[in-house]
Amino acid sequence: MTSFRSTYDGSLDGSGLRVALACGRFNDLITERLLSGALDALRRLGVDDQSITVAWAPGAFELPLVAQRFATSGDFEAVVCLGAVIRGATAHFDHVAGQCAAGIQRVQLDTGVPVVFGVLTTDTIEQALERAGTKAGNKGFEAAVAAVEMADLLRQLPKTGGQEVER
Ligand code: INI
Repeated sequence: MTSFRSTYDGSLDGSGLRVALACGRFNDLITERLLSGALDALRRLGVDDQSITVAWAPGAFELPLVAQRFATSGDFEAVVCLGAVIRGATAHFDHVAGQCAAGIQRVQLDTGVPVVFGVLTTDTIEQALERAGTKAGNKGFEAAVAAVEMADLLRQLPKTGGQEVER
């Protein structure tokens, strides 16, 4: 059997974790369901209710800014962004969805705090509903599971600025 130098694998044990959720109010029929799914996952994985913080922003476009504030506060091991961007007749969708995704990625790379993309980008409201707790699962639940896994993986991984080991 191959013996690697190190293998890292985040656990799904959320006990002791502090998690923030940034939610978009736009399409809240969907995002309320994503939040329910996320809270369900966090509780099942052992995250204490007292360690969960929720903020509502106007829409998905604002989520990166909220995530940035959470991530830089030092108060959370992971941030989950929940939103629903549904395609309309104009290019607005592309701007909102694209900037939301790019902003969330930027925040996690800039801060080193996992920021999970639990934002639906769909053509129709039916597709969004399917992914918010009906026939295609719940993206909020999945995002919360990813947050717990990433928080533990980051806890294990070598710290930034560590010494390069001689080979
Ligand atoms: N925000 C969403 O979260 N989903 C959408 O589908 C959406 N559409 O289609 O317009 C949306 N727009 C609002 C946007 O996120 C900002 O809140 C707004 O532009 C103010 O900055």
